[in-house]
Amino acid sequence: MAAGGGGEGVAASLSEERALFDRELEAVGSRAQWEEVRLRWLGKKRGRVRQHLQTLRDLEGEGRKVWGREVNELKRHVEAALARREAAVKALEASASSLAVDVTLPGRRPAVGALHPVSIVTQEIVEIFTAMGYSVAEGPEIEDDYHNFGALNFPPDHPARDTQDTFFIAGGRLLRTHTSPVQIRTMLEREAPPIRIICPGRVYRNDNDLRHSPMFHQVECLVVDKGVTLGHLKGTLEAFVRKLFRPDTGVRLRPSFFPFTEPSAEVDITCPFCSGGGCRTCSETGWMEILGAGMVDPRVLAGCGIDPAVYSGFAFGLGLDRVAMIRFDIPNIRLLFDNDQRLVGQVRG
Ligand code: 2NM
Repeated sequence: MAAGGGGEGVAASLSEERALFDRELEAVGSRAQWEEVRLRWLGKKRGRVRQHLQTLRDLEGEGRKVWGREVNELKRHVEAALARREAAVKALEASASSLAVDVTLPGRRPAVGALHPVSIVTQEIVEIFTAMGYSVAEGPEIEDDYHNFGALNFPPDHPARDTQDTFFIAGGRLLRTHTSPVQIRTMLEREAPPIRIICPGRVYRNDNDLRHSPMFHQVECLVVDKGVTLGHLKGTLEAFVRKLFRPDTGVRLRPSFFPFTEPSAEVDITCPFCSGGGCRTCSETGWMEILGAGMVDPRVLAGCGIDPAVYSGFAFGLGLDRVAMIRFDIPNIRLLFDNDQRLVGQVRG
């Protein structure tokens, strides 16, 4: 360090000192670094400013005066710059602590997607039937009278054709009231049996109360081949419900009527909650009605170009919403359609 002598040389060397200090202060990013710089420059014993002041002792007269002024100027500059920087470092640390993460806070649970109960049972039923060699068939939700009613042997004055039950739309079309039109379309399209299909989908009926929704979900099953009997139907139903519910589920067929099957049956299963012993859910009967079924009416087969003298078939249908409610113990059909995420999150297939 040039200490002493002529005014010019001294000024030049102190301006280098000042530049050095400025660079060091510029690099300060924390309170600790600020303190280091302060000590190096203003430290009582070793500080560089102190050392410059000490060299004054060896000087006299004008030289001492000039050097004293220069050193004092450096000292004031260092003190003022450190003070300014201290305020900036304090502000920096305050904002850093306000952004700090409290690692003791409970985490936010990420929203994980889950399948709707109706989707779960649909997938399970599709899996059961595809494993038995069936294929999935789908069709339009907007249908016409022929595919939804006429081809299924509904008489022209059947009450289901009334606006009280069916949503009609422009152009003589309607919202399908069951997935049976998919089966009609399949029979019309296929060259010849065998046919083994399962048809899941949305269906619509003009009903809206505590137990009915105007849109609901169905699966229908159709088998057409040579020599298909009611025994095949019952065996298929038993295999199906024993996979969907419990392996010991019992099946009971009660005579019924549908325009498109003859004979027709309503199908009960032993209550999955009490295994048939009787409980509140099955109104103490031990049975629950979940399906409609029958042998496809020869008129329906013939109308689709299938010779009923050669072929026969069975069909059945069930409501998926009801099955989902039974499977997951959901008390009210509204819960399936209110889009409340809490329902979807708690059901596991
Ligand atoms: C049911 C009950 C009984 C059925 C019949 C047909 C078709 F197209 F083959 F005639 N499809 N679905 C059927 C039979 C549907 O649902 C309760």
